[in-house]
Amino acid sequence: MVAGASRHTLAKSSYGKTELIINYPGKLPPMRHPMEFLKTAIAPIGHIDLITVKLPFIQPFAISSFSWACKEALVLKVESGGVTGWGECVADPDPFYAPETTASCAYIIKNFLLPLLEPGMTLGELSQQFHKVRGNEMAKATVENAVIDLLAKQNGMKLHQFLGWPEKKIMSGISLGLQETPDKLLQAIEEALAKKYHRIKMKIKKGQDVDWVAAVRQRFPDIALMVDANGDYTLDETARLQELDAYNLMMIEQPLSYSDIYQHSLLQKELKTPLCLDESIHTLADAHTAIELGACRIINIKQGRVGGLIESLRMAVYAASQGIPVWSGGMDETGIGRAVNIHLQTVAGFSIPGDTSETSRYFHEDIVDPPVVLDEEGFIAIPPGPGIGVEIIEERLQRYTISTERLL
Ligand code: OSB
Ligand code: MG
Repeated sequence: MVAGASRHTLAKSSYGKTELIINYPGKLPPMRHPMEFLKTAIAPIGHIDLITVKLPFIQPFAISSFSWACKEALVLKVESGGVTGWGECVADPDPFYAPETTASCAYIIKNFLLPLLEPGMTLGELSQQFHKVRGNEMAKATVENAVIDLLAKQNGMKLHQFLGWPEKKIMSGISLGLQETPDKLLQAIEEALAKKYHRIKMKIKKGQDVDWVAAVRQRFPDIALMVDANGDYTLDETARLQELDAYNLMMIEQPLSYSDIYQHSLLQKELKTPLCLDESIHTLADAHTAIELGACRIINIKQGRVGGLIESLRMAVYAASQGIPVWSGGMDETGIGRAVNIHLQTVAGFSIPGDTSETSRYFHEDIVDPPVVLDEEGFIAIPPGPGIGVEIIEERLQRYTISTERLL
């Protein structure tokens, strides 16, 4: 059998199984990860509500392709026997970070994903059913997260426990949007360092890159620093990107197109700085392609971008087996999605600080309690309650709700 073919078959065949077997030939021995939680049966659902919330950001968040003034997101509320599970969708109302939107996700959730949910089926079976629907990972993650939160709560477990990973303190990282002036950027970094953030990410775009990084490095020679271009460059700009090699960056995130893997592999050969992929990775198969091609040395796992926690676990375990570190990205989530990102980082392989920062950076008021805060060493604690561990405050949820639809 061709090596490539066997790898792919193995990757696919572990969907829905209770044990994740990563058996990519030629490197390490097979890795087994107990996925006991996939055996949990889903009780009959009483009600499902699809809620759209809109929260103003304290300040707009700008990346190379767009600037957002507020957080608008779908929230799925799944109730069964008096217990409520919550799932936040990471899609924006627009397709300027990723192709999926809140409207496309609502459509896919209502018409194609929820109809696959049958009482009595296991979580693993649901995840397997979801593979009938191609792409639409953000929509899938919304449903999967709500169901997993529900199951964890029904079993009296915290989310990370339910997934099979021990509690730990989570590293923090801040993603600074494009700033108006270098001085404002330096000031934002100063404030982040005072809070003891473990890693600083700055957004770059064409024309706002090398000089800005140089200014930061001059002032802060030793900080853990990385840049994210959100796909603003082409291979023609390789020389420009090579200039970044002089600044000891942890990584350059997604320099080339949101849909490219191959050209990143060509670029990585020309750079000393590790590349990290974000937008281009939607599945374990994408991660496999990227790692085998040498398109990146680090992967950003956003659970919402890759179809949810199950695919995130598979990806993290596989990347670890290949010596590729991963970290958790963020999508400026409300406290619901932010809590999921925190639990995810208990999984082995999340060895680099992610984009998990304090709630107070984004919102004057969030829809959950408690907010995310950093301790004196810059770490984040796992939220205290069962499931995702945060409590949704109904009164605030209602205040920020712009539409709501009962689906069941
Ligand atoms: O590329 O990681 C990104 C926010 C919106 C869209 C894309 C990205 C981001 C962030 C913010 O970097 C991460 C966060 O603070 O949640
Ligand atoms: Mg990114």
